Amino acid sequence: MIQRLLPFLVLAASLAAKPRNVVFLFSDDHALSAIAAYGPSHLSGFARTPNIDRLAKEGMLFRNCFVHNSICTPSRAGVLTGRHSHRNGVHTLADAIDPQRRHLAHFLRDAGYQTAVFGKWHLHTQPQGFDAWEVFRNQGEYENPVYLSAAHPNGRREQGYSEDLSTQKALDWLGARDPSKPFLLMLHFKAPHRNWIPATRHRERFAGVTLPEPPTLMDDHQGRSVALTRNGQTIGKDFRVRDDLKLDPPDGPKGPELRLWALRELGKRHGGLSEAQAAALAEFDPALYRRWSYQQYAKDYVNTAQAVDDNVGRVLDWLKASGLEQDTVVVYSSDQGFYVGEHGLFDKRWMYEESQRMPLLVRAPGVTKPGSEAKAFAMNLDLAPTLLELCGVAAPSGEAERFDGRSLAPVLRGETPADWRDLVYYRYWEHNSGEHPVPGCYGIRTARFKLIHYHGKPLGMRAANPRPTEPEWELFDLERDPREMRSVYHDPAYAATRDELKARLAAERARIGDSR
Ligand code: SGN
Ligand code: CA
Repeated sequence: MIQRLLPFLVLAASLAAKPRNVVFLFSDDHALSAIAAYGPSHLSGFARTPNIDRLAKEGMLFRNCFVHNSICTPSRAGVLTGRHSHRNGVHTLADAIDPQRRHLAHFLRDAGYQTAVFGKWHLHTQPQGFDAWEVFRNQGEYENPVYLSAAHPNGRREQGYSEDLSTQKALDWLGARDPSKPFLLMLHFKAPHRNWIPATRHRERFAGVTLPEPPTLMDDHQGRSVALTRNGQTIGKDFRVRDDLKLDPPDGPKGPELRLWALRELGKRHGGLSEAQAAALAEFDPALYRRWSYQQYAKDYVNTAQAVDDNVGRVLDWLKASGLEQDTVVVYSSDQGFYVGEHGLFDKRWMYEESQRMPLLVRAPGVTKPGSEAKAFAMNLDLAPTLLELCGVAAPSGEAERFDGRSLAPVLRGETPADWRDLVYYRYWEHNSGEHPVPGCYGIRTARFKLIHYHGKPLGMRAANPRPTEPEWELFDLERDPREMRSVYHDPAYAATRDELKARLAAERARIGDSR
């Protein structure tokens, strides 16, 4: 018996003896469809992520991880605090994290960890809880970005590609740290955020190649909310000719004339048209415009994400070479999912699958079985509690800091508790704000269904158009309609399901105290 237990006792002793380090790798807008380990998808074979895939091979891939609010600043606040937006005060992109609010980095630092964050921060106030920080000003730039730091609080511009620079800062910090103490390193990439500017080394990879389209690229947005038909994130239609489509229009054409000019240019670049064929296109064709714009967008998106994967590889190689691999938990995730053409869209915000989901891969040597997968519902709010438990640090119990998320440690060990959550709550607080109008909404997703309520009011939140919109509901049967192409909310066959889910939504709102 002792013989058989010995390896586990030795492992347990070594884990107990050495506090674990944490490397938290977080990208910006990385869709599951663009991570090979999540495949297959329309981007399979083109979006190659050998380094992120290493984490899947050596750790656990979460099939069902969801964000609580599919937009940058709130998602990041949710990761750090483990709390819903209404409990951490960061509801929208414009909300700053309160510098007094304690979060993951404080909790680990109090337990003796060295802490650092590099890259995108986007929480508006100076990072707190970190011994070292160098973060982009606002969203950051792809090339020659400005970094804010304690030494340069007003920012300093540096030469190079954002992802390579942030990673170098992280590696330099790791190399110079005090090796007698454990560490938390948060490396936050900028890519593949709009406007998708790849590193020079990746720019030409798909020249002359036609990328496969997702099955829902030509979605006409009927059969669901009116809000969806009014979206401002349709591929082609809502792209900027210069920034997004990377075209260089001559002075002169405006409006419809400019669109026809862009269509002809895209036809030459992506549609295989000769100069004469392009010139013969006499009328603007919205379907062709969407399809050719998708080619430009998807190529830039995948190429931009490639720099993330390269740099994930640099960090993993460093951990291996420095002998820290076995003592370090590595997490890869992104602030939310993203549409890479599904439903004809780009961007996020909606509660549909592509943007409600987040990638999540965790390599925790001695905890996760290599090459394992979890189906349990995980959330971004679970990351702080999970990392604290893996590091042997008690979760905060005070009312101001208590987590809404739950530690995934048992799931990582392959033992999902019987009372694990069977639904996830979602809430998007912005209301028709800025360039991508999505009405404020909340809802739940269960294993089979998704119920969404667009409440119709700004509720004091950011709104480009604060006028109320019609309240609406959507209900999807994900088993029959996994692509969410038809709401069955008004279908009498689903009346009982609808009523039951509405009751569950109300109960969940009451449970978490979201009463607005
Ligand atoms: C910018 C982008 C938007 C994007 C928001 C939020 N426009 O405003 O497309 O939705 O950021 O992104 S851009 O032309 O300036 O790139 S987030 O990642 O911060 O949530
Ligand atoms: Ca983002």
